[in-house]
Amino acid sequence: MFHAPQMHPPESLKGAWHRDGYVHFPHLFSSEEISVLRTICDRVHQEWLCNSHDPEELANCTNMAMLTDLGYFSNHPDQLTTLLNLIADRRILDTLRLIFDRDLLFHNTQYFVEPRSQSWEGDWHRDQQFDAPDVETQIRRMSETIGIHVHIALVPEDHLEYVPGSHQRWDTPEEWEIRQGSDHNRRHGTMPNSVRLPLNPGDACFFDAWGIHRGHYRAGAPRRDLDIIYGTRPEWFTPPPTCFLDPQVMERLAPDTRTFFQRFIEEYQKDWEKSKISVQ
Ligand SMILES: O=C(O)CCC(=O)C(=O)O
Repeated sequence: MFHAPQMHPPESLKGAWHRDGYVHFPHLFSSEEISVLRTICDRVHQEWLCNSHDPEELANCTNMAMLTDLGYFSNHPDQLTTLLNLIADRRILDTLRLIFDRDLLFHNTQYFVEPRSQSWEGDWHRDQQFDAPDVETQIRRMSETIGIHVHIALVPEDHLEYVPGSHQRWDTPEEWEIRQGSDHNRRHGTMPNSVRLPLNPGDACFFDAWGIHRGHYRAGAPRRDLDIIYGTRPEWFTPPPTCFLDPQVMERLAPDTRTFFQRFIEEYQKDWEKSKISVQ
């Protein structure tokens, strides 16, 4: 049985995805679930800040990654189990399956928080452009792989901006000039046809990472957004194992959750071994 949210019948969900490259699900998670998530994510974020050499500088950083790192949970194993269960939640995985007709892999997590004192507009980008040596590589990555962000809002926010339909096609000359242009000011300037994607607590926004998008980072405008990334294996990046080499972590998971992360481990195990990350 599918647990994907019911507001779209499967065909129109696919249609909306095909047209826009994103889908917004209001109230996908309950206020109780959001409150638990916020406790976990805020605590991890605080630890990340406090463990750094320069917490003041990091406080202006708008996101941290790898929330599932074991180090954050030595005194809170149950919180790790809760977070992993959420990442493998059927409401998310079944929605992805309905859109792509296949199961996707876990990739990584991020937590977006407003900067403490400095505000800026993020650069327009497609995620597959990072470390791509040339345009052909970006285009090939776009056609051969899948990368999906699932933003889960823990407070009201509207910091994400997206160009609908850009996940299906390459840049227009104007988009290209803005996204890759030598003029730094243009890279975070106005993009034709872009839309802001406002979210309320408990809402989830699924969006294609290969479409053109950016964030707005505003000191004083609260943001708490858990971002979970799913996809097919990217040949240009191996996600870190974070907590998944610890057998005790896996033993605590519900069977479906364990099966989901077991696929992630099997996919990347050889790469971790090659880079001498010990696999038990
Ligand atoms: O929501 C945001 O701030 C933008 C996210 C983004 O650009 C990304 O993770 O690639």
